[in-house]
Amino acid sequence: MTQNTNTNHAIPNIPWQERTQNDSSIVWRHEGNPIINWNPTPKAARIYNSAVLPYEDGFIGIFRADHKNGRAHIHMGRSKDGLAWEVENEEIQWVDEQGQPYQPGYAYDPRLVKIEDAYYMVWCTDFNGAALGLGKTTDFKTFVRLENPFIPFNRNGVLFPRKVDGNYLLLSRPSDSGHTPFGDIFVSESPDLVYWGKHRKVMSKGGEGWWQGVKIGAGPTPIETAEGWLLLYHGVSTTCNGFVYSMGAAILDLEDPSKVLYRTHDYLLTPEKSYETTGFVPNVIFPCAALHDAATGRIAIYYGAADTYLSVAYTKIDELIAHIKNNSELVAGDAGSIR
Ligand code: BMA
Repeated sequence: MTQNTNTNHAIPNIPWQERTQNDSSIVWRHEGNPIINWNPTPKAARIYNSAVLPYEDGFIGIFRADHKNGRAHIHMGRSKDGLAWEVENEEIQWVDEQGQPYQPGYAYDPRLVKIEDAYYMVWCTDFNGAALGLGKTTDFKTFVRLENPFIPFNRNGVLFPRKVDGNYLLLSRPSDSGHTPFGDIFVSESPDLVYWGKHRKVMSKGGEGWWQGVKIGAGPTPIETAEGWLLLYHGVSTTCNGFVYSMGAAILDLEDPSKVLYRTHDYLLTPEKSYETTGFVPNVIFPCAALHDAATGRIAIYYGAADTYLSVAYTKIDELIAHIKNNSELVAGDAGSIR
């Protein structure tokens, strides 16, 4: 078992299925996928790129819900087993730090992390264009928006689950305003979640293969292991029918997460199942959360499928780390570059 450090906890009720016989995949799909289907609430047409954490005696989720007018909002949900969800029909109501209403015009692709005693959410928000929104809750009843970390345009903001060298760390993918045909992963530091700096490039798109040749973006909150930070991410390639989103993984240096130690040469998951290849946007696998049970090494990954469904996949941490190390390809431009 990989030695676990302080941000890992046992999750005895983590969703789990063993891989089926004759399946040698490193990451395998939940047999009951998708776990959330079309029109899950009266207001929501599609719930997909979403984040989940253990909470009380079950799980809490924050869900990207595209409403029936097409606009994206974030809804909260609860589950006993992490698979069957009660999602609220109304979107989360935010206040500013003075307690005044402060709703985002749109909100999508949320990530959720517990740091010390609070839960933080990062999402893509409307700030004169797509940028990162940041908010905090301690009870999932009051949701307080903090300062937006960066000027536009930016997406795929992912906080680390603890400070490193006294600073919070935030991965992000700076971009342009449209459906960006480029993008690499950067990391920034902050002592207070307000002022951000020491920006470093972490990982570049590209490599020998094509699956991550167009752009990449961080996925779930990084998982702390003795080998480094395990980061699942999405990689995008382009075809004559549009973008294809797959999932890969990297291991970042524990002390200096701007350094990539290993990253997967091939994707770990690519659209194959009909709920991944067919939907509102075909051929999308977009991971936003991963639960890790420190007692067993089980990992349950939550990913959006075809911008329509929420799905789950499983892996085991030691097998995944060994696989990444044995099948690694660093890409030109990786590793803590300032320029
Ligand atoms: C990205 C984001 C994701 C979406 C993906 C595929 O740019 O907008 O929310 O899943 O495109 O459409």
